[in-house]
This record gives sequence, structure tokens and C-alpha cells, in this order.
Amino acid sequence: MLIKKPSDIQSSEITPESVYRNRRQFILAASGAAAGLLAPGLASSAPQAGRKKGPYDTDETMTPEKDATSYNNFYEFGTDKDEPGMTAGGFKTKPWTVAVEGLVKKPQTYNLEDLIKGITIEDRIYRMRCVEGWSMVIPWMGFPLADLIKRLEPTPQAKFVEFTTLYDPKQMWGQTRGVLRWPYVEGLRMDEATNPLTLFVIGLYGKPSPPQNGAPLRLITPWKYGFKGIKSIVKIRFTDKQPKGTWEVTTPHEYGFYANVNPNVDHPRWSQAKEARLDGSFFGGLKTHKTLMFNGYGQYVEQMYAGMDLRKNY
Ligand SMILES: Nc1nc2c(c(=O)[nH]1)N[C@H]1C(S)=C(S)[C@@H](COP(=O)(O)O)O[C@H]1N2
Ligand SMILES: [Mo]
Repeated sequence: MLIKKPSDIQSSEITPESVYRNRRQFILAASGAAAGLLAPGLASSAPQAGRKKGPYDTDETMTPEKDATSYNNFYEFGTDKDEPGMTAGGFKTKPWTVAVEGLVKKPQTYNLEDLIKGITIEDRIYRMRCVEGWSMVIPWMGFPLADLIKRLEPTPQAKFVEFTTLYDPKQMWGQTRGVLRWPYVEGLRMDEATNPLTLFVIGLYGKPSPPQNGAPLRLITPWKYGFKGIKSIVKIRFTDKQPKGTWEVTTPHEYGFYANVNPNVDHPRWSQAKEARLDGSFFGGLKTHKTLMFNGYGQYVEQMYAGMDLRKNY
């Protein structure tokens, strides 16, 4: 495994100097100069060397990189968990443009490099839970979406953000099938989008993201079910109306707008009280954990839902 658990790191490795150096490498990479993002393979795994446990990191056992990159949901590349890893290899993520639309100071289409130029990239080790009942612990590499939103200057009328995945059935063979309405869409309320936990992710395990994990740019909201984490984003739209996500449109009785992890609200077809953790310990089967309210991130997010009936707003 590439990333050391915080407990594995010798205190001598945690020097301000190395922290500084790694931070700088990240900024360079994001600016396109070192081009970690643009030349997969070049990005170093150095960031972990001087890594300290961050305030939002979990120290639970990490999911092996192999599992996180071969057991995926990405219906654009098939509905079986192993299909994205096996068939998305040639997906073209460069050049990549992102359209910024709607209630924003300057609607504009950006090259990805320009969009995120100079933004500081961080590692965040997050607990993730899929609505289907499996969970992982993944070291993401990305930046708070709030940093980008601040830069894009949405107008005061903007109450929600809508995200859209690329539509390109020539590359995304799953889009030739009617399993979902394409392109994949997701949305967040503005306070959710700017919550410090919310990330735009460009990599994992210290490397640029492989296609199956949503390269080159995807959303991560760890207190929500995995399906909110829309992959391969090409459009960000600021709006005053609650966006309709793909799953909400496809099966509205099963999936709502909020999709907050909630062990007390069952999926119509199964309980959400427990989860099977992919932590590399396959001997004797996957370990079952109790699912935590807001996936354990309540202290950072519950105030956003004060006064809301979370059984109705699922
Ligand atoms: N565009 C797109 N984004 C998507 C999906 C998808 O099918 N298409 N699946 C979602 C679901 S259900 C989950 S659980 C996560 C899985 O992310 P991972 O494969 O990186 O673990 O991606 C989400 N983002
Ligand atoms: Mo999922």
C-alpha cells in the first residue's frame, strides 16, 4: 500500500520541511507545470512521506488500492463492478473541458488545467459508503469544492449546484444502453457544496485517478451515499432550483436528492443499518460494520439539516 497509516509514520518523518515540500509539489502539479494530472505516471507518491493525520481523516484500515480501482460503480462503463476497471482503460481525459454555467459571475468553458490552476491539492482519507451496502476507506487527492466555488463567484441567487458527467457513447460504451438516463447528473445544495468535507477529486492513493474512479475530475461527499460522487465531470451549473439527479429520476421511490447516509432509513428493498467493509481482510469474509449516521461525519454536517425530517428528505 502506498500510503502509510498515520500510526506507521515515524515522528522523524513528520518534519515541517517535508510537509512544505510536498505541499509545493502539489501546487505545482495542479498548476500544470509539473503536470501530475496531465501526465499520469509522473505524479509522485511522495506526498505521503511527510503526511500528518489531517483533521478530516479517518484512521481506519484503508481499502487496498487494487480493490478501490477494480470494484467500481461507473455505469458508463458497465453495470458490473469489475467492468469499469476492465473496459475504461483507454478513456481519453486530456484535453478536458469543464463548462461553468448558470447563476455565476462569468459563465465560461475552461480547460481543466486553467480551472484548477494554483489550487492546493490535499490528501483526505475518507470513509465511503455505497447505497448497496459496501464501504471502503480511500485516500483521495483533491481540493475543497468551496475553493473553486469561491473563485467562480456564483451570484446570490444561486442556491444549488448541478454537475454533469461527459456524454460520449463512442467512448463510454455503457451509454449505448438504457440502464440510466444519460448523461449522469447530480446536485448539491450550495451549503453542502461549500461544506469543508466536500471535495473535487483528481486522484487517489497519491496518483492521478484511473478512469474507473472518475478521471479526471469527480465529486466526493463522504456523508452521502456513493452515488452522489459523480465522476468525469464536464459541467458545473449554478441554479436556484433543486437539481434532479440521475438516480432520483430513474427510481424516485428509492433515491432522493439528499442521499445522506442514514442507518435508520431503509432502502425500500434492503436495510441500511450495516455495511460490508472492503479492507483487504478477505479471509473469513468481509467484516460487517454498523453504519453510522451521516457515515460518521455528523459533527461536520448535521447542522445543515437541522429541523429537516430526514425520513422524508432521504
Ligand atoms: N458518472 C457516474 N458517476 C458515478 C456513478 C456512475 O455510474 N456514473 N456511480 C456512483 C456510485 S453508485 C458510486 S458507489 C461511486 C463509486 O465510486 P468508486 O468506483 O470510485 O468507488 O461513484 C458514483 N459516481
Ligand atoms: Mo453506489
